[in-house]
Amino acid sequence: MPLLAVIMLVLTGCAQDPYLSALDPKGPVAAAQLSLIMLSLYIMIGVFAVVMIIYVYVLVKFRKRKGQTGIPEQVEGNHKLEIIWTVIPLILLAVLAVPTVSLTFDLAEKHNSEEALQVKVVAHQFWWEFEYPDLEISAGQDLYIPTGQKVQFQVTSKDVMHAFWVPALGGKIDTNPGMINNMWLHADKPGTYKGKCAELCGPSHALMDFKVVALEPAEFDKWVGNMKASATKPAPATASAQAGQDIFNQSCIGCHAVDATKGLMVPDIAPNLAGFADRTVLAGFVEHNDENLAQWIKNPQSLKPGNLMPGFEGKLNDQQISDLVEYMNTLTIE
Ligand code: HEC
Ligand SMILES: [Cu+2]
Repeated sequence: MPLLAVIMLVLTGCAQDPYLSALDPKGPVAAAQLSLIMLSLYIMIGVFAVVMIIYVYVLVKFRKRKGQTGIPEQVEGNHKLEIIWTVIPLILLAVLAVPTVSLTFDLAEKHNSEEALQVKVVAHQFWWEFEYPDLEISAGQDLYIPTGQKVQFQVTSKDVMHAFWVPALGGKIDTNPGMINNMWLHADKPGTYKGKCAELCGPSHALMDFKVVALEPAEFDKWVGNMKASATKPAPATASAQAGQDIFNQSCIGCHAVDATKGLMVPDIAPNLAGFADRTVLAGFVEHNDENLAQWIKNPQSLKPGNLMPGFEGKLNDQQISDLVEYMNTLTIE
């Protein structure tokens, strides 16, 4: 009973955030995976109930009675029973195996560009890179996908093992360095679903979050156009944002692109900042405001331990940081 209570608590904990819950599927892959979970859960509950009923029955029926002396009759071996308790689990395993194997093969199927939008996922310590080879754009941190269409992911890693997981849509799959794994997902409705790294990968593993933004196809096409337009963005209007751009071009551009059409086919060193001003979180999880952005530029380690961005505290003065922040706020694609 205490164990069941703990399981219930844990499961309700998951369901509190509907966009981070495998129990509240938002697409056919997650729905099929949930039905497998439920099938095995029902089988387990059935087995548990039958075993418990037999257990209690035996306890009561063969208990020591008043006036009983000596040991009860001893029996050894029973062919009929042994066959029954071998065959029943075999049947249950078969009931589990058939849908599991068929779904596994279905999910492992690779869809080409005609059937599905292709997205290459590169996991980094501790952020995500998303490339759209057919659309010729690349995005950092936020994954945009169209609704009502399959999205075929090719996932890999730049450094250590991570795992790509979007509970409400399905998954997960390991991202391994030097190797490409395949998975597809499908979102039914527009919405923002949360994603996580699901493989312990270093000190900020738990902060390696990302967002999946599912848009209606027309909205998605608009987003693609806006991302492409980041290549020809006019210079910022205000003097301090211009000063910030100069600092950026000196200190930051070596790692960060601000143009979504750059850096295709090679893993980026740092997140592409095209559309950065539109992101509601910074570095995947910190609330995006000027104060936190300044803090991030000065000392990123204070927010996300072990991440690979150097701090600029002492190298840039407060004026320069505030110019940089002003410039970063112009990196919108909307
Ligand atoms: C040596 C490479 C390097 C340099 C130089 C660098 N960064 Fe970074 N930056 C990174 C890495 C790596 C990350 C990702 C950290 C993480 O989330 O794990 C990052 C993340 C960021 C983020 C968060 C991005 C997001 O999508 O939320 C911002 C903002 C940022 N850097 C701004 C700057 C600015 C401004 C400068 C120049 C003053 C700069 N960076 C210089 C490597 C670099
Ligand atoms: Cu990770």
